[in-house]
Amino acid sequence: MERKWWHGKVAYQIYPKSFKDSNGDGIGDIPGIIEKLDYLQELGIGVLWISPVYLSPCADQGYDIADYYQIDPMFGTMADMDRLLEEAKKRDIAVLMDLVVNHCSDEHVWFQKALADPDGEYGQYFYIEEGKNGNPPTNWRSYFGGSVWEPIPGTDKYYLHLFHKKQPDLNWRNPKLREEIYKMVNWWLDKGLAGFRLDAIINIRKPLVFEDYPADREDGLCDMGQVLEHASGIGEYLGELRDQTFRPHDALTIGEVFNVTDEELKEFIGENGYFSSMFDFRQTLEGKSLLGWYDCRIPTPEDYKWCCFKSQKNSEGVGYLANIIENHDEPRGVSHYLLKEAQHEDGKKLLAAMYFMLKGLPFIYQGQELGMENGAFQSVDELEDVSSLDEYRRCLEVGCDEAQALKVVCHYSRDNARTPYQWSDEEQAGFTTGTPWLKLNPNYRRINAKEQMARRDSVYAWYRALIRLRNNPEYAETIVYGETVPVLTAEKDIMAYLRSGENQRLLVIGNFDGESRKVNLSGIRNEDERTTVPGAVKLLLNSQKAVTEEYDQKAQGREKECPVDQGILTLAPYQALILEV
Ligand code: TEU
Ligand code: CA
Repeated sequence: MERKWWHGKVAYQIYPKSFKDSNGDGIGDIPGIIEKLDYLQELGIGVLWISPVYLSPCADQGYDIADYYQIDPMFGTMADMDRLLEEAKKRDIAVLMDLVVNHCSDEHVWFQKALADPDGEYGQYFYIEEGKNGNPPTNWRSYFGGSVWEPIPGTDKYYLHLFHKKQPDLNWRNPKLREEIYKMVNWWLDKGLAGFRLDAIINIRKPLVFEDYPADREDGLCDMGQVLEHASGIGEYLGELRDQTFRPHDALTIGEVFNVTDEELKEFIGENGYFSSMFDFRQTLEGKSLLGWYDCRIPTPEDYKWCCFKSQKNSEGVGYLANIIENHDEPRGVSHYLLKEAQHEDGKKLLAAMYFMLKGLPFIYQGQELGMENGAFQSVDELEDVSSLDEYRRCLEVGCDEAQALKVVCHYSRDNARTPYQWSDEEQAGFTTGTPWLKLNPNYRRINAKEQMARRDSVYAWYRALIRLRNNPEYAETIVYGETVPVLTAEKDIMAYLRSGENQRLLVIGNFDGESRKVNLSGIRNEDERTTVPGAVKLLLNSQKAVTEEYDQKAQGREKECPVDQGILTLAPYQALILEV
């Protein structure tokens, strides 16, 4: 695989509305991000993805863009954005913005013009179709519920929106629209932006014919994921986008791509792929249901482990994935992948080590490094997210009572990850001097950056240790490029894999069991199936030992601390170890 400057980095996602408020209006902003760049640098972050800050009426928290060339006043000014790019550069942090080009806002001037004259030039920027016998053109269901078609008042026409009705889909079939998009992308890259995260990008290709598909719920509609199975040839658009914009700038691009086949993976992120990388969503999709959140199943630690191993295997030698345990659309990883009884600091550190040491570019979502947990919502009135409100309705529709519906939505709500960042135990968690736009998690008195940074055995200290290890020249080669080899796979609730480099092998092993476990290391097999009896085993990191700087010191005497006796390794409950074997 061709080596790239970003392979060895650690990435961080900021959800600007909830990161740091600089002016007391309760909404995080760009000056707030600038204020915290030192914090990110100290943590060891090299790539920053910032969720949308463009001009937006905020029907979907900025993912509905009214002007791609303007910063929303709620987040600051273009001068602030320029300053952010400059200040990040000084700290060797590459900035990615969110590229939301499947749709824009209904308040974008293109759409305003399209509404005024649906048959005119700008009507062609969107999908505007006539209804069928008084019904919408097709029976497709929006991701946020209801039909994807919204009537245009005073006409028999409808416009298409796969997401919210305030997010009309852009018509990629129109070369003029594509040109406008490329111009905009190049404008940002010329400004010094390192690249983009590509929002919902798989949706830009629709089936060629607008027709009905078999209904999958009583509403008579069909899930968009199923509809898109009938769309082919997305490569035409993505290849053009890459050639006209990303490639000439050598931009770093991370696709938000769900459900690709093995062959497609190569097309997307292989050599010459459309993107530099894409998120691995296998574990986030595990347990999800087409019927709605009420029907979803929370993955077990075994499910989690096998999802990771599958993706690692599929991408080996093909491309470099981006690994996550959460983002702004998902529950907090520690509240989702850990069993209830494992939701404490030991469990959090265990999960951190397991995903972070996988091959790929690790993304940390804001607050993850503190062990932030799902929100503590008491009522559906406290939720802002459009999809949560739709799923709540859905729960009631299928017969849940209000308490059950609230419980389901509280687990899966996108607002779980969107509660304000917990900087300290002071009023409003040090996030704002005003009233936060979304309810803080009251646990900020206990879980916050100030406390986490002051304590040597905190989740934060552990993340820092993991990042230091990744950045340590002695191990970086193996951690960044070594193959992932699952081992001890029959041990239930033990997740273990080798990162196998040219002259070095690391064993990453964690115990999701509430009991201590003994495992036989001589059972570990190489990729070529030769049994390996570990000779010298060197402990690099132990999640249950306070860490700060000790990990980059020489191994002096630490072999002794290694809990291996005659090939038998003893793991305490929820312990994670990283060993050189
Ligand atoms: O998400 C795209 C996506 O596929 C969503 O359907 C996701 O699965 C959904 O949030 C689940 O409820 C992206 C953004 O990450 C998301 O925040 C936006 O709402 C969406 O695109 C529209 O821009
Ligand atoms: Ca603000």
